Amino acid sequence: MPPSRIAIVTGASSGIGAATARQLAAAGYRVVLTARRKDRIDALAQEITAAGGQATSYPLDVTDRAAVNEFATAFKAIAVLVNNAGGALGLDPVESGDPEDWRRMYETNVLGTLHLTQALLPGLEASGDGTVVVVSSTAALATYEGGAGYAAAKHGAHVLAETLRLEIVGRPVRVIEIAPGLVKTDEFALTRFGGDEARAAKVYEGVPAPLTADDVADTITWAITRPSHVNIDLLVVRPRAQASNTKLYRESGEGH
Ligand code: 8X3
Repeated sequence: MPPSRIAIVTGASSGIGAATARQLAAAGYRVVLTARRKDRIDALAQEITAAGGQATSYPLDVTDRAAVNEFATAFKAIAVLVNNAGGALGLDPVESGDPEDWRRMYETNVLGTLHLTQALLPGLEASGDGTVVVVSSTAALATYEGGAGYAAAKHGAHVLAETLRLEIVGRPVRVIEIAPGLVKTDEFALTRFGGDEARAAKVYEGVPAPLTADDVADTITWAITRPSHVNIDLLVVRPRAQASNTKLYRESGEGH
């Protein structure tokens, strides 16, 4: 496979990132898994390889600009960059939210995406047919009570994608934004609530069928594998039980 068929996935250690790496490998890409947790991405690379795919791992903190620049030197041409690393911290009102949570969310969701995109844009362009994916959120387009810090960061990622698309039009790189709603993954809610399992479980309580990481990976992979003149600018994907950020159907229970 030519080197231009490389797909780099950030936040590939779990959830949507890991599922996307598996599906892109199954679609024939040589995937490069990045995340902070080396053991996780090493294991996933082995799993993908054992299944007949091509995968390598590279431990990386997307907020570390120097490390990202060093990582990027390994690639002359790449086909796909999936900016998936990020997440939420807290569900506090503006009145009492922790500025440190806001700062960390901005650093991972926005500056992490900026670092990778800046460092890899030359390689994406050199492939003659590159794709940047920004995995944002429905919180990138509208807010909800307690969601301001996360929504502000995801709105930032959305603006980055929209602006980049304007700025590089005419060059051979697509910019795709995928905005998922409620997705039940192993870690998203747990991370948001500092490891509080009971509180994390409440997020999905009574919801008949939240999206899974595979559902979102399927959407990402579909968008990437359209013919290269087709740019899926922005795709919002929610479970059927979620009509808006604040309208979620539950068969029982409560929670955000
Ligand atoms: C995840 C969706 O509703 O937790 O990005 O903001 S939500």
